[in-house]
Amino acid sequence: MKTLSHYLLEHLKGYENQRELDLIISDIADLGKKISHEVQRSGLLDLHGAAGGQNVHDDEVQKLDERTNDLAKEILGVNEHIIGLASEEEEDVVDVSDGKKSGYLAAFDPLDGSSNIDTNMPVGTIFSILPSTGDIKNDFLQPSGAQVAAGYILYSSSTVLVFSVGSGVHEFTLDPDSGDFLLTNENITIPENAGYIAYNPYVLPNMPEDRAEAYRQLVLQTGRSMRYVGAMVADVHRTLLKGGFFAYPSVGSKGNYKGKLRLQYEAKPLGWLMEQAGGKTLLDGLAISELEPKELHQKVSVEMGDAGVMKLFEKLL
Ligand code: FBP
Repeated sequence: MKTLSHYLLEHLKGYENQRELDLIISDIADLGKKISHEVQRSGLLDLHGAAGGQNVHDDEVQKLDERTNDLAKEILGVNEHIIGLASEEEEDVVDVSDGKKSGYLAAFDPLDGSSNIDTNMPVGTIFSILPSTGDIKNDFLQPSGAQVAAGYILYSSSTVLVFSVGSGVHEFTLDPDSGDFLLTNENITIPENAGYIAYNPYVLPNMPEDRAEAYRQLVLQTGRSMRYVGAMVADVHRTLLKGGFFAYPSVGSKGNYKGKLRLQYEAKPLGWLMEQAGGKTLLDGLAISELEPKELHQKVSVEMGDAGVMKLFEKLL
């Protein structure tokens, strides 16, 4: 089986930023190995439970959120091509430019699915890489299409790294024996009109009724079973491989509906991957390419899936 480093050498041939992307993806793979090690031992290393603070989203920060955020800053912060970091666990951007005028930005959710940590359910790390001409704060607000790389690492029965550099979506599985990420699925194409419907039914009474009805009808008219892990990385990974629909709509009360998932380091990278694999993504009801990012920690409604189910969904709306 082909190792990640071998694959990058071949796959990035001809890219003007070949060396930069190679070093950035390789560092993200190293980060994934380190976090996988911590996640597997989290119960032994007293990394379960709350760390005692809240993040910019008023979420209770878990010990593993904090630990993985530190690891991400440690590894990505010293990458010679990365000049700025943005994280779910950091209120503001972290300038690591060290005087460099241009380079790349890394936005990341160091540990997605925090509510799954203490029960050993799947969790993940999500990343989005953008070019920057030095205006770090504003350059994070580039639209989805500006991403030069994006992906995730899923920590579950095995650890997998799934990413795109703009030409297809590829999966690598961590071999616990060699410690290498090995190519297990190249050019993932989402199966159409297959798979599962994934949303938390809790949202139905807390969203606009007409859209809630479209969600109900999607299950009834497709006759498909539901699956919901409660970690976006895991629900999106299954959807990419099996087809289907994943959503987290805006919830709240009449006239005050808000998204939960974060644009820069959850919806934008995973939505881009979904489209790279032949699926479709709506953010705040708009095609992902039309959404103009406005804030670093902006929240959006997310609806994505295979082209067939999205066509039906939009017809139901
Ligand atoms: P974090 O765990 O990174 O805060 O992510 C949010 C998240 O856990 C998503 O991964 C998941 O899709 C969603 O929230 C689950 O929310 P809920 O428990 O309301 O269904």
